[in-house]
Amino acid sequence: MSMTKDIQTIQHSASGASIQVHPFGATVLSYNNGKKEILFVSESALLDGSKPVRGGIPLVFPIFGPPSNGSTMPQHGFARRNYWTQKQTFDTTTSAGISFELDFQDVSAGIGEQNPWANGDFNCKLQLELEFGPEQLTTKLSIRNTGSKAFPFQTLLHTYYTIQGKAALDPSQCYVKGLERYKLIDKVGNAIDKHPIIIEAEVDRVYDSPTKQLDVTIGVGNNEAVRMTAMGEVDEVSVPVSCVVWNPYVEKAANMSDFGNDQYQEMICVEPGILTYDGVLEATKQASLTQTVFPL
Ligand code: TA6
Repeated sequence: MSMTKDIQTIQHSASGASIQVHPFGATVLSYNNGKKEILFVSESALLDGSKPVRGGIPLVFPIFGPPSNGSTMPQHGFARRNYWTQKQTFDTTTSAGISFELDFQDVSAGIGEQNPWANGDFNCKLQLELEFGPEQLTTKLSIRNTGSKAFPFQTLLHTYYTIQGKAALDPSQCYVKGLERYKLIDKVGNAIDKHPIIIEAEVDRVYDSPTKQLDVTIGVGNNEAVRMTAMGEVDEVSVPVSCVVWNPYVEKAANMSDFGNDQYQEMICVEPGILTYDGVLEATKQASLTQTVFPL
């Protein structure tokens, strides 16, 4: 167990694949499958713990998006805004990995006010388990209710993919396939519900799932693609996984101080999340969200 604040690099010795993880938010910064980098981190990302990392796989919990009902909890919650404790690492012939934990008792940032978490009503313990090799990276976020009161929640893996050749606006190179039967919620108000999803303006869309398992293909430039699958469970019962697709495009990119003005051409966010579960996590019970990324 380590309370390090240093970015950890884990190698898979047998294949040369590697990941980098920042204990701040237990944010995966890099996944290299031995041939190329799969994730995107902004050239202006802050890595000093002063704000969530702009890139990699930021962890969203217990809310997705802005707070509601008078709460002042920061957008996307507290999980990505605190230092997590490193637990196990491993490196075998088939895969390597690392795990981190965050106990709500140790959460010092991102709680806000005017909400049950700030009032001490709720308690939880979060665990992040990462396993990778040359074929895939699996990211599993587990949430255990360690308090006495049930709580509602949303959780999401805010994954940033790098688009090789700065080709995010090229529909033959950057696209998302597999969301055809999903229900579109367009947060920008400019979307035509056509597929595959491409970037020709700001994209900020939530696709709610008709099924439980999510399975999409993402064009990542250089005529290459990545497959991403995701599944969610609450108290050992499978729940639907939504998918968020985001690209800030020109104006939003220029207005983010931790994002290069032209870097909207280099990335796409495709984010699996448990967003529509209208139940609660009962005391002592566990929920989990698992994403697997397969460079094709
Ligand atoms: O990815 C979806 C989204 O909710 C967008 O609306 C945008 O706000 C993005 O997350 C980034 O949010 P952040 O709080 O990391 O700046």
